[in-house]
Amino acid sequence: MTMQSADYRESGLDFGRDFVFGSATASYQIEGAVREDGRGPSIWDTFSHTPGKVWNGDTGDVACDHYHRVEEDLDLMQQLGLESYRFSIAWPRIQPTGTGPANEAGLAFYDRLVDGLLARGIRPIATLYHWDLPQPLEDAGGWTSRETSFAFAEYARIVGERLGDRVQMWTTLNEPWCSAYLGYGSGAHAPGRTDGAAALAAVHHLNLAHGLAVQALREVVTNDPEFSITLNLHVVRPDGPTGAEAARRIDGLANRVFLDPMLRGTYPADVMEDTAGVTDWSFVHDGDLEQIHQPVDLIGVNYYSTVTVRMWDGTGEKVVADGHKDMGGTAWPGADDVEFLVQPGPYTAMGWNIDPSGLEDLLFSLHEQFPGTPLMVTENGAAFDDEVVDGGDGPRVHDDDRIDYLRRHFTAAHRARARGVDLRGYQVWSLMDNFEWGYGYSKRFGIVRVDYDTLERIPKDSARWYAELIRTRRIPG
Ligand code: IFM
Repeated sequence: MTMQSADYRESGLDFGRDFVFGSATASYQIEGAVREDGRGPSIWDTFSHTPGKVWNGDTGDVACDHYHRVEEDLDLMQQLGLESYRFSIAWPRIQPTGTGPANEAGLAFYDRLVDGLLARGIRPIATLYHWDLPQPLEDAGGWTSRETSFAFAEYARIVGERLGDRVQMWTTLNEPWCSAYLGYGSGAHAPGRTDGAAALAAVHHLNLAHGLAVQALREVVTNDPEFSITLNLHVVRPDGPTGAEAARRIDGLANRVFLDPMLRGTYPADVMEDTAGVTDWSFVHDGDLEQIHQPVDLIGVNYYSTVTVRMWDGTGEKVVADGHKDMGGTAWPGADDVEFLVQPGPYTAMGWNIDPSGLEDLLFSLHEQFPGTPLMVTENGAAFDDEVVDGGDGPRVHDDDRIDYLRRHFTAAHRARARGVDLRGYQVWSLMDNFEWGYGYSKRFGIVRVDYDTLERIPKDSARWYAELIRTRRIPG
């Protein structure tokens, strides 16, 4: 019998040969070159250039300059031994105004990226939408408009026609929860709206966009890829006698409102009831659920931390420690009376609690709810306040806290597998430090440091640790 450590700090656990170890990034967070080769403006260009929206007035104008340094970054991935690379495609590079003909230069960039990955034996995992909506589409209503869902399907078709002979795994949307609730509800993300009804309309149109895009891709790809959705599912822990009711509500808004239509073809009735005072859901048209409910080959899971909830009794100040910036609106329409309690530490530099048991619980729960649908951790990682030191032969970053975070979460993933979960791989967030949305460049998630003055890439100790895990298939000691 093997002893399992209670703190998830294990080493030597073997993931076997088939497990796919990779790393993830997103277009606006790393590419820069926002006005080059015909790229149009996105909602994140507008938002980041609006004073007061992003820490320090940071923007993605230059970011990591990946657009110009793609070859160097590909070499870096190869040096680390990555087996997969999860990147996102910038819609405004492909269709500068969100509709209309394809921009050849934009397609050519991702062509080079995909070819560069394949040439290095790295599996391309392409996300179609990681939040950079073309601004003209937002001007026409953004995700509150169903026209955006149909525009997205057209964009998916264009990308699929070009890359659909080589991309091995497609993800339609990254974290639609963030797009809908932070973009249209709390106002913390672009486009910065604070309207609960708009957020719920966005939920539906993102779901519809997913279903339409899966169909469009299936029609045009010529290889045999996997189709997936990536969700930042919330691990919701109940607190006290009212915890179960609060957890039901938050699980509904955060998880079931995406999982149920996509994987079961229904909207959860309790969520529709809970939100009846916010919207009448008339944006759901006859036939939409059939469009949304498309077979997927895999569910992508992004996991960072947990939340603990209870009902607010109306006295005292309501606690909403849900880990997101307060920009005046709410990320939880219809759940005004739910409190998000301060989580026990330790915490990352984001203030997010570190709880690897949440990952194990989440993976196991999905395995039970959707038996037969494989899973992949499409993001997991941590921001810490790294320091650069002189390592004698060059700069070094001794990010032991990040290694510890990764060790504990890889242990959680291994435990889930040992319990029968069909977990196919793990994409560490992130390959390199990058533009962390409303936090600008103040939060560093990379296993590779980016010096934002020189744009030099410096592999951190966590990158070396990860390279050893990939090489040996075992969590290093
Ligand atoms: O940086 C983000 C990423 O874009 C989406 N998932 C969470 C990460 C950390 O906040």
